[in-house]
Amino acid sequence: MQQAQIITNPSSILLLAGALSACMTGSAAAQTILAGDMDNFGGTNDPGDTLVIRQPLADWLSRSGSGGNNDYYHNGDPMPFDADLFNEGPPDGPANWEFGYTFENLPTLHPGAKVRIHLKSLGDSYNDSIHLQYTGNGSSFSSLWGSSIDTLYGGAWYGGATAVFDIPLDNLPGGGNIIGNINAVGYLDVYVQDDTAVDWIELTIPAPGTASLLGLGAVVAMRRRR
Ligand SMILES: [Ca+2]
Ligand SMILES: [Ca+2]
Ligand SMILES: [Ca+2]
Ligand SMILES: [Ca+2]
Repeated sequence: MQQAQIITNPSSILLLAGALSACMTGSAAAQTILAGDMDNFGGTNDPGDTLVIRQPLADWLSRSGSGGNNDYYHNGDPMPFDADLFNEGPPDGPANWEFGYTFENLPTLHPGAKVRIHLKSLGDSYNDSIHLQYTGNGSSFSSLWGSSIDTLYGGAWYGGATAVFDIPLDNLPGGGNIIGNINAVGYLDVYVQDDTAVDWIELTIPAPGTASLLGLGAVVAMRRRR
């Protein structure tokens, strides 16, 4: 009886594995949503720097009468993207300025979804923190997750230090998974305190099951090599 033909040409194997992976991942492609422009803390009012802030978080950022920095120092305005220079935050420079952003109308997030954020320490940034998913009513603060930036940085967050932080939403630093909550409400809030500048924020959503499907393709390719 005739044996089934076995492909042994390496380039044929690679083509086959690639086609198989592309077929299995199908139309559910990975997505990356960018907020702010990637200009290394350049100008504050570039076309990509539009702020979107959900109303309760916007209300809290501009709160008056209870120690609200934005009301006291910045006419109630939220900190814009890229405010790291004295002339970008008059009259007192970009110090004591609270930042917020909301990713709205989100598609369904899958395991592996993460936030990447490029931050720069300004003056008294050693006591600053970052939070995800504001849960207050506009007059008080609470969130589903928060961390001191010192802890994420692994050292003193001070004096012009910059870093890109990766924050997996299903495996948050210090513990926790907020993907179910984000999918239930359809948005994701980001809040950054108040002597730290924000260059950009990326929300990366992998295609569902991408890692396991690509792994299966690799296994098939290895078997064909024998
Ligand atoms: Ca700037
Ligand atoms: Ca900019
Ligand atoms: Ca501070
Ligand atoms: Ca920027």
